[in-house]
Amino acid sequence: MQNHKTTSQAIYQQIENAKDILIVSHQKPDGDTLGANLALHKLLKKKEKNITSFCLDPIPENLKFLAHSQDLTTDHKVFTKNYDTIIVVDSGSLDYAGIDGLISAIPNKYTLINIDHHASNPHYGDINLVITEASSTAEVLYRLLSDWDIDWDEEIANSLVCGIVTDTGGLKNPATTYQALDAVADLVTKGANPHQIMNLTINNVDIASLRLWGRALERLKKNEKYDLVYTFVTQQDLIDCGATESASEGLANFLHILKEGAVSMVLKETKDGMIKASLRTTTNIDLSKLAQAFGGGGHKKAAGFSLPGKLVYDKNKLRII
Ligand SMILES: [Mn+2]
Repeated sequence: MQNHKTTSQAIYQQIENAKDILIVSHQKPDGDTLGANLALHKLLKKKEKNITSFCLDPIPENLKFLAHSQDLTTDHKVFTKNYDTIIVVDSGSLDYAGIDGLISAIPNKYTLINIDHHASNPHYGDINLVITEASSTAEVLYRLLSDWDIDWDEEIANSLVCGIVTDTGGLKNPATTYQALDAVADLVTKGANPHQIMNLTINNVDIASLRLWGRALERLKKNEKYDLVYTFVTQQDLIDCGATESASEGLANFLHILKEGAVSMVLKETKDGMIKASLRTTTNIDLSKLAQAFGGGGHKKAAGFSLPGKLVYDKNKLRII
C-alpha cells in the first residue's frame, strides 16, 4: 500500500502541473473505462485543465447517461496535438486501448499515466497505478481520489459507481470485495445512485439479446476432463435473433450463476473472422495466465483471448476451422 501512496502522490504532482491532458479509454468501451475516463474529465475540468477524452469506438447508447459523455471524441486527429500528460484508463496495454499506432503521432514529449486493474498489465506507463485486486479501474480511481482532497460531486460519484457496478456484474462477481462495496457505500454519501445505475447498465438487456442468450444456453456443454462448461454464439445466430455484436457480452457474466464447472467459457464469432473467448471462474484458477497463453489477457477471474477462425456446429459437435 505504501507503494500505492507514493504513486498516488506522483500522479497528483503530474496532474497539478499539467495543462493539456488526454484521457484514453479502451476500444469497445465498457462502463468501467468510460466511467473512469469521464469522472476524471469532470474533476480535471474543475481544476481548469484542458481535457480531451478519447476512445477509438463511440460510446454505447446505454452509457450515454454518464456526465460529459458528449465530450468524448473518437477523432484520431487528437493525436496530432500536444499534451503534457496522457492518462490511459482500464487498458492492459496500449494495443488493448487501440492507440499503439496512434500515440506515436503526438509531436511533443509527454508523461504517460497508466491507471488499471488488469492482472496482465505490464506497467507500460511512466507512472503506473495498477491494483490487480481492485474490482475495477473506477475503484482504483476512487482510492486515488480519496488520497487527494478533491471536490466530489454527484456526477463524479455516479461515473465511478458505474465502473464498479458494471465490472462486478452488479456487485455479484468474485471481484466484489469489501473495498469495492466500501467504495460504493462512500460514493452513495457523495450523491451516487447505484440502483439507478444498475437499471441503466446491468438490468438493461433487450429481447433480441435474451433470445440470443437462450440459444447459447440451450447449447451449454460440460467438458468433464477440464471441468469446463462452454457454449458459443455464431454470426448466423446474431442474424437469426436480430441481435447486435454486443448482445452476447453479458452472457459470460450471466454464467456466474452456474454451480457446475470450475471455468465457464463463451466462444463468439466476430465480424472480422475471429473467435473471441470469454472465460469466467469463481475458483482460484488464474484465468489471466491461461488467456495470456493464447495471446489474450484480463483478470484472474475473468479473462479472454481471440483466435482466427470460424465455428462449425454439426451433429452436436463444435469445431473451429
Ligand atoms: Mn475494468
